[in-house]
Amino acid sequence: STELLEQKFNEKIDQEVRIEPKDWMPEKYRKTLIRQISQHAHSEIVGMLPEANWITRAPSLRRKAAALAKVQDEAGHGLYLYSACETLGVERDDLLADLHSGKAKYSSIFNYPTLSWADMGAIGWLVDGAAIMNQVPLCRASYGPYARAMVRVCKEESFHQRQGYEIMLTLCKGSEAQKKMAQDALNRWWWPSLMMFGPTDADSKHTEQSMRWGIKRFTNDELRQKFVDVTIPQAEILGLTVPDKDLKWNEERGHYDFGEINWEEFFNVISGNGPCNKQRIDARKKAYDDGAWVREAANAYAEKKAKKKVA
Ligand code: FAQ
Repeated sequence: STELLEQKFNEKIDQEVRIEPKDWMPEKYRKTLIRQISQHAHSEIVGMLPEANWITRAPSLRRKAAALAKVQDEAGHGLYLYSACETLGVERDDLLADLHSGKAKYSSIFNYPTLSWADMGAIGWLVDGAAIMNQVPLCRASYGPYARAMVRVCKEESFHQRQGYEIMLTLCKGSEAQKKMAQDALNRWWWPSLMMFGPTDADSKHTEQSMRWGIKRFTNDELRQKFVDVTIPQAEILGLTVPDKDLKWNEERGHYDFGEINWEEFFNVISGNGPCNKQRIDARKKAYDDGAWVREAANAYAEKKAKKKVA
């Protein structure tokens, strides 16, 4: 009976036994994973766009090679994640249709523009830094294919984070104008990076259930606090100032206190009205349409091969 299956499933979750694609799982668990993994996959491929903007303008051959490699890694992450999602019985085309129609979300952070070269540094340092903080615990997620995908993704993200920080370090050791550019990038990316962790625990509708199922291992606020705590000393090494007048080390808590996030901005961005939402979705739709001939050719080839086998 379903009750017995559910009991077995819960026992596995409690004993930290991984759930695999062919195992029985509650429909809501499956749906939650599809939502989170597909949102994550979409974030990776939309996340290629803000940085792709700077590949042709990178200041040296070395920087250009690193930027190309990073953006390519993100395409790879998207592909692992779509594959992990497909093990839950969904079609990639349907997931993409939901991205294109605006039904499926992707990370708020990729709806902001990349205005200067320093933004490449700030994205690697802060955005990849936040992504690692969120994704390292996901290597222990209860669903096998997702957890295993995260292991590889995290290794690559740590290279991304370091290349970003090194760009910031180079700018901060450079001319006055370069340091100013780095500070300006930090000013613009700081708050959106904190928003990446999602709404406060009080407002997060999925956290409680996802923690129970071992899909999430920490709450949004816990991860945001960890991120602030590791990032502030890094900003100090750079000699940059985080744009938060309420930021202060709290001896008693052993954590930094920080100011109120502009939640109105966050909800505005995730409902489709951020500075670049339209541009990002238009770019994804165009890439999909421009790739139609490749999909047609691959299908025609597969059909031809199948016919040969029958004959
Ligand atoms: N943006 O109840 P919760 C990367 C939505 S890293 C947009 O707290 P949950 C690497 C949420 O979906 C970025 N929407 O939800 C990279 C839900 O709406 P729904 C991607 C957000 O799922 C770096 C509603 O708000 N990483 O791509 C955001 O328990 C550099 C209520 O929220 C992942 O996706 C947001 N920031 O917790 C690439 C990690 N926050 O679906 C290129 C995996 C929340 O009910 C360059 N995902 N929402 O309509 C997660 O860990 C979780 O899904 C959270 C949200 C923590 C993002």
